[in-house]
Amino acid sequence: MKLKNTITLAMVALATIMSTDNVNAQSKKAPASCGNTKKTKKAKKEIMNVSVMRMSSYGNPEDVTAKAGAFAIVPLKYDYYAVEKYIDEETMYIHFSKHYVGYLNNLNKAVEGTNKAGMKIEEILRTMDMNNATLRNNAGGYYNHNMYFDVISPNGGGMPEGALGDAINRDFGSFEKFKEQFSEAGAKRFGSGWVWLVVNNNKLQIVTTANQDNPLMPGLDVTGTPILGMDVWEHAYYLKYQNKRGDYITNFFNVIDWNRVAELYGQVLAK
Ligand code: MN3
Repeated sequence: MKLKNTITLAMVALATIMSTDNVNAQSKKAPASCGNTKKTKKAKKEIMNVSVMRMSSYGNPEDVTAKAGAFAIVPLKYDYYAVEKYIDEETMYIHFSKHYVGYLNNLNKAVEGTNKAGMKIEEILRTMDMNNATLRNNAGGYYNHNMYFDVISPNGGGMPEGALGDAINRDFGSFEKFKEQFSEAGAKRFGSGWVWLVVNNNKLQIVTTANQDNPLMPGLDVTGTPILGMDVWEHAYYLKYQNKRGDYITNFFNVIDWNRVAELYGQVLAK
């Protein structure tokens, strides 16, 4: 027993010496470690600066993938945070990478092995069997979101000029009146749906559709070729705006890319 105790004591003593040595070693290294701390602080500052330059925790829209199929992702032309003053980053991330890609994947699944796989999306909408709920929802969801993300820009806002500006004045009286009517249509669209600026018989009109319906689809009470689409589904605004759809709509006007809408208007007139 005595021997065992002695050995134990010796081991404790040795361990104490070693740990003291460690402390000494550490304290001797103190100046170097101070230098390291300085370096760490500098590195932290650099990381913080980088984060100001936006290392988004939501990743890069270019990295989003969909399942292979007849239709593909139309790439987002800006970062998720690009319009965050008006539409927050998390909403844009979920909207694009989850909702939009979900519609796309389901569309591809629905058209796989059918003659629809070789059609343009507009043709699918125009010839839609409105009883085919899966195709109706997902073809609509794909087209509608392509347009939505396309007509948003971090350099958006203001009002259209040229032929589109003239046509808005002609058909609505003024841009302010157009804005008022478009916003009111969005507020009044019950439940989930869309507000559209369409060209119908060379005239501009504001129409709304429910769910993922689109004015190109047959048998609806509205018709025309969309040149601007505003998503009023809650998933488009709820994280930032909650129940205040009106505020989302007001701010949507700050991100509308009128140059792009004018291009789409020109394309419709040229047909
Ligand atoms: Mn949506």
